[in-house]
Amino acid sequence: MLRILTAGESHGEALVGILEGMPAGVKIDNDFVNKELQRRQEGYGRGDRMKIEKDTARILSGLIKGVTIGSPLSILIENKDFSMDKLPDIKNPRPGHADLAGILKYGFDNARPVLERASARESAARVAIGAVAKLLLSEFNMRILSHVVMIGGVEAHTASLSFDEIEKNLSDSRLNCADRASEKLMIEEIDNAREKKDTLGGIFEVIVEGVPAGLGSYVQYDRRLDAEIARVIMSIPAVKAVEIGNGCESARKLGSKVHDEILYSKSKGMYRKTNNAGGIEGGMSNGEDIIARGYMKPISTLMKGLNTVDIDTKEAVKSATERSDICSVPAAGVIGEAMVAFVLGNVLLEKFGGDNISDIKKNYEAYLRRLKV
Ligand code: EPS
Repeated sequence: MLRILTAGESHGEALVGILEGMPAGVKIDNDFVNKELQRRQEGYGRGDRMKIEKDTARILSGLIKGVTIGSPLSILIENKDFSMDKLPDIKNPRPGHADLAGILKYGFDNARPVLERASARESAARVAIGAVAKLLLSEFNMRILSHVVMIGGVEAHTASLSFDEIEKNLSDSRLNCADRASEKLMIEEIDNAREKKDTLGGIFEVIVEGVPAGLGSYVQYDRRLDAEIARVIMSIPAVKAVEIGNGCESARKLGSKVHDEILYSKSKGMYRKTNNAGGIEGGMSNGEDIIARGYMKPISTLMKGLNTVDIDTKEAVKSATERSDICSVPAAGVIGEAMVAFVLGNVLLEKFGGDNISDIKKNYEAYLRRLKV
């Protein structure tokens, strides 16, 4: 239904994203797309590159007077730091980065051509496309946010907060964290890591509210919604694990403590008191909020370097450093939102049709009426 492609290098001329499959008739707010790009650049612990770039999207195709026409959207984000041809060769690959495996795979004599594309800079194009997918979801009253739930071993205590409370707490946060007391400690951990010329990972959580039951399917392995969400979150640079709902903890518990018991009331219909499943059962949305977490390893460019080997001389050396983020978990969360919005947009169009937004809305409303019976 929806397809994405991105192109562009970290220090090339520009990043480009293409989104195919958007129905006709959706108003695209360019300011919203730019705000999403800005959110990706924020967060305490970001490096000096973010001082250079001020990412803005130019939508080159697929719109007339700001409204989609069913043809592919292409989005361009210029790199202010366009310097790729002048940048030095990198002979000392960074452990944890794509450098070494990329050199071996493509037969390069240095890591520059690898890191230029493997860099998380590419994710700016995905965030721009994801912003468009978010606008599609908003036509169906779905809302999506991400927040940081752990950095440097410091956990945010947000389990008792509603979607609205989390969103409210994020508005003036420096780390996109809804627990101000924990955020303070996380910032201290980032400062400690900076002082030690080290880096930190963490965990972000994506929550989607207003998802109807029945998106995705159990009938085939590659139509399972949780599998698709896991795939796209795992595709975010530095993410090494994905959790849906309380997946990790659930593995240790009795079934009676895990499964979200089904209740009924006339006003609410079928509902649950708990959401350990993270809104997905049998590969389908079940009507509760969708909750997915991405576990991010620390950034692999450490200012103090790590032990590695010069690919020409084979001598032991320290790994490459130019500049680096200390921690970019808040940014990874914004990318997570974009990717989950893309997946939900896809299953939404799969179920309710594509092409024209009014047709899709009619199908959607008829389905909601059936669910209420
Ligand atoms: C990034 C741009 C990069 C890095 C970072 C993320 O810019 P530069 O390499 O010019 O400093 O700040 O890239 C990585 C974490 C990475 O592994 O390459 C961005 O736009 O997000």
